[in-house]
Amino acid sequence: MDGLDNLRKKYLDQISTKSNQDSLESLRITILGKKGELSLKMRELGNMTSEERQSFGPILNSLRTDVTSAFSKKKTELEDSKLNERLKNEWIDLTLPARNRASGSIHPISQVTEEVSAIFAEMGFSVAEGPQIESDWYNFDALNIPPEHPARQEHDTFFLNRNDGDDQAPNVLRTHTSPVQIRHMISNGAPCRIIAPGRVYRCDYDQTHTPMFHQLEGLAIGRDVSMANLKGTLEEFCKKFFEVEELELRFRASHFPFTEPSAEVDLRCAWDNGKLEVGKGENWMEILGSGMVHPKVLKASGVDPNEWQGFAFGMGIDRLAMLKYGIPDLRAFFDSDLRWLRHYGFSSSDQPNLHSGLSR
Ligand code: 2NM
Repeated sequence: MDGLDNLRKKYLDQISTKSNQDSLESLRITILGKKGELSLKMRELGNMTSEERQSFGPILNSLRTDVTSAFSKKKTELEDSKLNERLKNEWIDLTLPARNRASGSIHPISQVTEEVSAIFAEMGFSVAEGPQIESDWYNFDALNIPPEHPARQEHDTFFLNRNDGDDQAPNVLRTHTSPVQIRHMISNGAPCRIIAPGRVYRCDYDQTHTPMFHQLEGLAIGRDVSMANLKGTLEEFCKKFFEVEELELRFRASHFPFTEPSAEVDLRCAWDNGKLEVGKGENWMEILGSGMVHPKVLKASGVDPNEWQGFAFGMGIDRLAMLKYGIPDLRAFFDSDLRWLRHYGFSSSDQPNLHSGLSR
């Protein structure tokens, strides 16, 4: 009896001094495992007389119960303190400022395309799109530019390879977005009011030309759409785009194969320390080409020129972006230089609409 009391004290002491789960477990095996000390003692009960067994049995049993529960209590204790230790070390300070995340920005060309589309959308124009690889018929013939026409050479066209033995005229990278408008008229007929923004390609590279650039063309066809409507539309567009109340446009007679009459449009402006000021000053800046759609172009597009007429215009989106946002070098537009993009880019959460002002 006395011996067992000492044993109880020894076991409970050993349990209480364990400081991690592994050493606690190996102690448990030493005492309570199949060949553990206490298990062997229990087995000795078999060799005792029944009186001895009656007095020892319950005592051994209660010893085993106490030791077992001491183990499980200690195990919980160790688990708790381990968890507390982790919680102490792994806490998160939610009041810390968030880490800076690099965010992308909207390219000035995308921004200006959106701005221009918003302005024309308010005047009833919808956006049309088409392929960047075109047949020469859509890119030239339908636009009254026949094969021998000098404009075909002036366009610095990129031609696509043909298969061996194919003697048809090669496909081209579109040199303007006009084919989009031809396709629209063929599919939808008249009347129509569309703009066609997009990439166009010309084999030309210097200070002011890149082999890929962006154009926006417009087309309005109706029974009595006139040159006066063209002027009003372009004036409205320029006021909204350059965010000025008053400005002056100058229509200068010109020539395009696909319009008759044709006009180039200049904007009155001043240059103040290299910054453009629209609507005042003594300078004129050319911003677009335009005219009344040529009857041959209407005919090629399945629109009867005796019933329908309308205007068309075309401008360079890249140049508009340079003018409005004071970007000096065209070629930097396509360098993907992150410093340039961060400087000239726009926030994606600040997209243009006419009611909050166009930008920024
Ligand atoms: C310009 C100038 C003048 C134009 C013509 C057409 C079409 F397809 F309707 F005939 N679209 N765009 C046009 C007219 C383009 O760019 C300087």
